Amino acid sequence: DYKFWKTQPVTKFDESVLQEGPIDSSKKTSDIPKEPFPMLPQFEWVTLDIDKDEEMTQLYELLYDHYVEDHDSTFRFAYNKDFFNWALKPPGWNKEWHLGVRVKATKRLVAFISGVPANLKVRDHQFRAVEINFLCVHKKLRNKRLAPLLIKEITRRINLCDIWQALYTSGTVLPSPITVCRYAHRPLNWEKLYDVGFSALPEDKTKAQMMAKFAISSSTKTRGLRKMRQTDIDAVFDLYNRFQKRYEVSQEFTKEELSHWLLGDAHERTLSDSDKVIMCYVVENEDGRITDFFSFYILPFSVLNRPSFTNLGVAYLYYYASDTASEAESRFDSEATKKLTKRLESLVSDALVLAKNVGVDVFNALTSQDNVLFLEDLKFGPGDGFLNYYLFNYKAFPVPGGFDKTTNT
Ligand code: YNC
Ligand code: MG
Repeated sequence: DYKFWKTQPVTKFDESVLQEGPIDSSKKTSDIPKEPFPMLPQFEWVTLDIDKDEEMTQLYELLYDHYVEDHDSTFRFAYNKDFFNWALKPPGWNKEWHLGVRVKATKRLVAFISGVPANLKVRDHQFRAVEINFLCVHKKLRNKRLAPLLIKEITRRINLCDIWQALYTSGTVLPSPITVCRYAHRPLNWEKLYDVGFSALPEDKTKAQMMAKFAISSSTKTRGLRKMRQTDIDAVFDLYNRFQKRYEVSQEFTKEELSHWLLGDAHERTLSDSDKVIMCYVVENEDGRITDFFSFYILPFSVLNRPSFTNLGVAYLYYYASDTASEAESRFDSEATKKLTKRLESLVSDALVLAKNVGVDVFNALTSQDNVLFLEDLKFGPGDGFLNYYLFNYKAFPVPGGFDKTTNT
């Protein structure tokens, strides 16, 4: 019955939204307690310093053992240092929002939650917010109401910075999603996916047929495609902003932020392709103009209980944009949509090639943004997972999700 969520400024399940905007706008930073919420006696709060190797290791060990798993616990996210430096340290990151809980006696890290700065745009309103992620409680400490404590304490720390809104996503259904997306998977190395139990062999098919179905060419096809460089940032920034106008809810980035999310930090940029967390490509036409970009990030899975493979290369489609259709109006223009579909199909099929070349075995995408335009044609299959999107302390009209589109067509 959502004992905790009932007390929070979020939209209720049965509530119809008449007007968009903050739910509780009465509080000021001076109303916010200066001291942390009381913690259970055996535990203590910790602000994790992930610039320290030791604390970074504690974080990914906690998440490796206790974060999201698939339903039969065969696969786990294999986090690493470079991934967290990318995900948790964008420009303006705040150490106070890397919040952990330790056992007092042993100093063992047993819970975590994080926030990073975000600027949200919900239709015509733009506001400062945070994005909350990596909420995790040790398996032995579940169902003890630690999660609400973590949420309240990180909210306090964020409110003290005069930020009152947040964005978060979860597989769990809570009051109330603004949209829901489905995961889709595109096998790049079907045989390995079959061997580790990720993909099944349909009864009427042979292995050879499946391998042929998901075969990927070894080279990309788009003329002018190349890796994004730091010097492309002005062009990519403009392209991103124009393209995002197509969507009702989006994140606004500064150039510095966009550069972080697409190219990573200074260290990330020195990594070889096979070690990279984020990869971004642009299309430069004959006149030297950047007409498109796409990006994907890499977060491997560990495969448990299988002797033959220990890791699965997994990529996630991230931001993209194309000049082909960057105006909001074109969403309702079928000619423009057809053109955009064709363009995105060729861009993302090149992304598949590039991902395969750096050892990715499966390429994932959500049914968000314009992805439903090309998922089916590029042989992405619907997954078991759904992802709900939430806003904290902000009432918004529901966003028609890609999920609806997939089920309706
Ligand atoms: C969840 N995923 O409903 P009620 S996603 C939010 N997000 O509250 P307890 C969740 N709330 O129903 P446990 C949640 N899952 O009584 C459960 N809850 O109102 C709610 N899993 O707490 C739940 N990571 O401590 C219930 O539950 C209350 O011990 C129960 O801990 C939950 O990162 C959890 O899936 C998820 O580690 C930590 O199961 C644990 O079970 C776990 O008794 C595996 O909690 C890993 C996992 C979640 C990934 C994510 C986004 C989190 C968003 C949190 C909300 C942020 C709000 C905005 C704050 C900033 C505001 C500003 C400004
Ligand atoms: Mg608990």
